Parts: sequence; C-alpha cells; structure tokens
Amino acid sequence: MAQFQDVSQKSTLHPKPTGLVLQYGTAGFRTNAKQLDHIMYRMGLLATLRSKKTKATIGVMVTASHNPEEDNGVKLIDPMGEMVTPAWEGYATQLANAEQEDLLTALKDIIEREAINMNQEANVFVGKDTRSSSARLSQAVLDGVSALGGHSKDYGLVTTPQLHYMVCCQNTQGRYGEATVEGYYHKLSQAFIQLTKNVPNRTDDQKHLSVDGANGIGALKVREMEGHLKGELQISLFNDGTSGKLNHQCGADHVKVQQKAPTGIEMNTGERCCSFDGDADRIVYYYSDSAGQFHLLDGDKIATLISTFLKELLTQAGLDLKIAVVQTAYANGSSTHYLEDTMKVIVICTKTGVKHLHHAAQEFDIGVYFEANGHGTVLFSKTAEQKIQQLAKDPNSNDERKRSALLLQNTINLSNQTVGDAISDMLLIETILAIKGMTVQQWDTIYTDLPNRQLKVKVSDRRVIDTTDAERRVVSPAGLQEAIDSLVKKFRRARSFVRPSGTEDVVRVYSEAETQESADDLAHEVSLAVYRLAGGVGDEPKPLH
Ligand code: G16
Repeated sequence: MAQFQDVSQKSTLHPKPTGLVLQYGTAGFRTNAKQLDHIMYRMGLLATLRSKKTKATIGVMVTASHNPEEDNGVKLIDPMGEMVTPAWEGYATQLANAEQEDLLTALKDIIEREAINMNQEANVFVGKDTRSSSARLSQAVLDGVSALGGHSKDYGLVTTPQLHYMVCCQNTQGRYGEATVEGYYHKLSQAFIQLTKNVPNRTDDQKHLSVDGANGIGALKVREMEGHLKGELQISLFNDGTSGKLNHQCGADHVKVQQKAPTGIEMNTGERCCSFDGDADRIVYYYSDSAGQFHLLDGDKIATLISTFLKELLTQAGLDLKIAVVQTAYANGSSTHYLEDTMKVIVICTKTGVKHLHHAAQEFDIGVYFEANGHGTVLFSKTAEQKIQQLAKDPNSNDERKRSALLLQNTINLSNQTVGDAISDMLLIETILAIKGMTVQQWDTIYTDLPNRQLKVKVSDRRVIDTTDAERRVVSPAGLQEAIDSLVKKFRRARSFVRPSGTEDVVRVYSEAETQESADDLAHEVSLAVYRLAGGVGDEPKPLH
C-alpha cells in the first residue's frame, strides 16, 4: 500500500538508534531529548491508528513535565481527554522498540490485532511545552500523522491539561466547551467570576496570589488568562521563563520534594503562594509564617479542602451523592486519617500515575483525586451533574438549596474533568478559600502532616523492583520488604515504601514518622537497603544529618 511506503520513507528521517529500548512509563515516554526523535514519529503513527480505531480525535502532548530542561517526553490522550488506555501503552512500547527494519511489521501487527479500518479518517491534536527540543520533536509527531494520511491540528505551546481539554471538547461536539485556548479561558474564568460573586467584599489581600511558573508553559498561559479574570484574581508571577531555567530550583516538584520555597519568588509573611510544574498539570501551595518557617500545602491538603467544600455543599443542597477521595501511597498518613475518621469520606489508594487515580475516581458520583505531588482534579458523574442541574432549576427548592446547587454547578465548570490542571485547581482553591473566608494558615491547620522525606536511589536496573498492594509493598528483590519492615519498627508512627519511578531513572523512597529526624533517618536507612539489595550504583546514600 502507498500509505506504508510513505511510513517507511519518512521513518528514515527519524531513525531509531539500534538497540535503544524505552518503556511507556507513568506518563508516557520520558528521557533525554536526544533519544526521542524516532519515538515522536512513531507516536504520531500510533495516535493516527488510535484515532482510526476510536473514530475520534486523539491528542499527543510533547512534554517532560517536571523533568529537567534537557529531557523531553510524550503523553498520548484518549477521546474523552483521559490518558491513553493501558492496552495501547503496550502497543506504544512495542512500536517504540521495533528496530528500523521491523517498523512496518510492528505497525501492521497492531492494525491486525485491533482490526483497524485503514480507510477511516484520522484526527490528531498536537501540543508542546516550552523546552528547546519541543519544536523539533512535535514536528516529528506531525510527520508520523501525515505519513499515515491523518489530519492534524498543531496547537503549538499549550499546557498539558489544555490539550486534554481540547481533545474532550472536540469529541463531545463542543458540549464540554470550545476546543480553543480562548474557549478554555472563557469557560474557566466565567465559572470563577460567578463563584467569587458570592463573596462581595473580598479584600485586596484575598484577591492576591503569588505564582511560581517553574519557568515553563504555565507561566505563559496564566499571564494570558489573567485578563479574563477581570481583576478578581491579581497574580504576581515569578519564574516566568524570561531568564531562569525550566524546573531548576523551582516548580511544584522541587517545592514538594525539597519542602522549601523556590528560588526567585518574593514571599511576604502569611501570603499565599503556589508553584506549577513544567507543563502546568500540578500545583502546590505554601506560605511562610511570622517566624520565617516554611509551610507546604500539597495535593493531600488540596484534596481535603476541595472535598470538605463539596461535602458541605451537598449537605446544604440536600443531595445524596457519594463522594470519595483517591490518593496514592505517598499520601500523608495524617491526611488519610483526617479524611476517613473526621470527614467520614471514602478514601481509595491506587498506584502512582493519574491514569490510575482518574479511573478509580470515575466510580463515584463525585471523585476528588490528588497525588501528594499536587496532580489532581475533581470528577462529577453524569448522574451527579444532572441532579445538580435539576436542583439549580427547581422552582420549588428553597434559597439555600438553590444557592448550593448553583455553587456546585459552577464548580463543575471550573474543574478540568479530563486531568489534573494547575490553572483550574488554582482558581478552584482561590474560590473555596474566598467563599469559606479562610486564610492559608487556617487551611493549613485542618490537620498536621506527619514529617516525611522523599529520596532517590540510583540502581543499575530499576525494573528489578516489583511492587504490590498499590505500591505499598515490595515483592522483589528478595529480602527488601523484610528489611523495610524491620527498619520501620524502629520508629514511632512510621511508614515507608519504595518503588521504581516511571519518569526518571531512579528508585523512589518515601518515609514518614513522628519527627522529621526519624523520617530522615528511616528514609536514609531504607535507601541503603535499596542500594545494597537492588544493585545500587555510585556512592552509598549518605545520612541526611
Ligand atoms: C507524572 C505522572 C504523575 C506521577 C509523576 C511521578 O507527573 O503524571 O502521576 O506522580 O509523573 O511519577 P514517577 O514517580 O513514576 O516518576 P508529571 O507531572 O511529571 O507528568
């Protein structure tokens, strides 16, 4: 077929380095940008096949999110704006690793297994972050799409959640919104303005927020959006990309893992600040108190704030809808206790990766999902949306119920229901704090985090670590879980787990305990166990104190 000739010919412009093997990880392929040209071309091909198979538009986002500037990566987006389904992650890995001469065979194998009608039209939306390699790599994606005769629309520089949003809008014929960046700003800002109208006398302090843009795409987009907010949110933007390096000493991942403020931000005592990550799908908040102490409000605190707000609204509206919070093993133990014991909400724990949390959240009327690293959003089921809409329109409902239903309705419009979105989350958090008349300090004291520590260990092959029980226990290598169990017993209120990262070439170690010193000692001792039992490379991990 002429189509396949074109694929072959163009693939010579995007050759695969012989022997290079890469996996579709937690959020797609991710490694040094120099190794990714063939991956991008092939993901263009795969997205075209996925589009033909689903008879819908598919998204391809070129980004390595929180990773350093020299890395890049690619995330595939399914028709409703969610992460691509796991079976196709397998195809992605298969296609990525086929040697140059086997590419057509690998492609035809997928076509056959999925019984794809090659005469079906295909549509692919492509977006990219601000990395210097992203322009070249997104062109390789577009080449892949055109080689298989697919149509493409290049959105250029967008945040990851914006591209997810576009895909969903396109495939729902505009019911979710208009598939343009303007449409995205319009929908979110309208909902934000409607919600903040409920708080007539917001002070300038309440309207002001300092944002660390991680020197990435989020900075550009939040600046673009600001005008749409009609002064209801006044943003001081730091790390806007004009001079600093992407994610370097800044951004949500840096702030969360290092538990300290980013460089380049001016923090006044008690003022709310937040950090986005490199593709603006994560957000964390923080402030410094009068003693100069740094306080972090991570994804767990965000999930608690949002779920408390929604639960109160449901009670006021008299709506019987089931709400749940989805977390991962990284969730601070205090947050889980608070949610289960005080708030009485259902809490689910899944493996790391928003795709897992998203699917678990879809099982409930309202699913609030957040990873501790600040990646998350709120999902409303069709039934929930209908009940809320009916109540908002019901002429017989009293004022309080109607007001709550209207607040819920605008909250639905403010939430990006396709994936975690730093901009949408920021607007929702600002709304909730305003409506509840809450300061960042009051939000922080809802519960007290157990001191915790995250470390990374370099090993020769991180795949030797296999886990179970939503990554809370290690199955292999032999002896590692027993070692962790006996180390945990040495400390009070302690917990620890290890897992191979799906975005960086490291093993991640998490620990929490009653004191910071204990959490640090435990993390160090568990790191040593990983180093010794899982093939550590380089120097042995050093104590933190
Ligand atoms: C991605 C995923 C997140 C995950 C993070 C770290 O985030 O979307 O769900 O928590 O990687 O994953 P890992 O620990 O496997 O490296 P992002 O913001 O980098 O795309």
